Amino acid sequence: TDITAFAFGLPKAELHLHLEGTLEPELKFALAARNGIELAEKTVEEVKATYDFTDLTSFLAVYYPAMRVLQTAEDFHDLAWAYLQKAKEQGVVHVEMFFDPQAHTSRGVPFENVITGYRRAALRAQQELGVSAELILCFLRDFSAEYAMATLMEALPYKAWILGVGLDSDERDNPPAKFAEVFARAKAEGFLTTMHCDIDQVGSIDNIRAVIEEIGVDRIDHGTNIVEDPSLVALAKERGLGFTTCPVSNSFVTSQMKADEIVGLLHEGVRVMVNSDDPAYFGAYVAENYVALAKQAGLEAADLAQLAINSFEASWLTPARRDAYV
Ligand code: ES4
Ligand code: ZN
Repeated sequence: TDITAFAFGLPKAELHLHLEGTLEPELKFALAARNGIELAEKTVEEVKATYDFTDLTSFLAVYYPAMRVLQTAEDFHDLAWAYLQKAKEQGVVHVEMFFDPQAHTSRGVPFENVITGYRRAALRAQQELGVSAELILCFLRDFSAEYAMATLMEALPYKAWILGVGLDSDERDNPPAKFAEVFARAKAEGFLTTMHCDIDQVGSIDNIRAVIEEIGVDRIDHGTNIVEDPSLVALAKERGLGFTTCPVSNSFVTSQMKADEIVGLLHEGVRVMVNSDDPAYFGAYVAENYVALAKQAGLEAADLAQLAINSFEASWLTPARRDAYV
């Protein structure tokens, strides 16, 4: 079979997608015009020329400043709605979308604008596209634990609209333990939890161990460096812990997709699946990530089907809804 057609047609869940990472240059221009913001780059080509990433730091240095075009609830709606239509074309039937409220509140945009805009797009996706869409609030780990806790408190009135909490941004010198209290409180409030364990981290395996054993997360984002500790792999497998891997993103922030690690874990029976991370910046939405991994690792349709099954099994759908897909 044609692996590309198969990858697109396969019903799948996307579990590692940063809404702010779906800002395409065309929408950036439209929002800038609407909000009276002057941009340094004047053409799509000029914007894309700034996408010169060699590591996470060089990516984040482009990613955060771009967000200044996002101001009103309508802007956040339009961003998420554009992504959700794209996701539908890629065979996504369920998505758990990360958002970074502190990337907005830190520059004076009210939390309410962010959450109400995103929520409206999520509801619209269910109604108009038949795509179920949920939100995961991520704390920025390079800000303080106090600011994360304040953000959690600000989110509580909107608890019904937020499935879980995560942790992203720059992992260096910002280990999981920094946010132990915030995550304990989030769990006590009924949120599910996940954390990024980035592939380029020195001492990554210690962070992965802490995230599993000390924080007690429900899922791990990236986390493929777990292969360094076979006993931890065995534990993750036994617990059915999900790992949201992002092959094309990996190839930008390191120089490799980490295909051997992803496929090794897949064939060992660990619950790994494939996601797009920041598709507007890395140039590949989720089905395109399936194709990229398949081509790199020589995967067959059955492997892609297993990745898609894993995407539902690792999702935070209720058991009844999850079972409808697998
Ligand atoms: C991210 Cl690639 C990556 N790593 C860490 N945090 C992020 N936020 C958005 N993309
Ligand atoms: Zn990510």
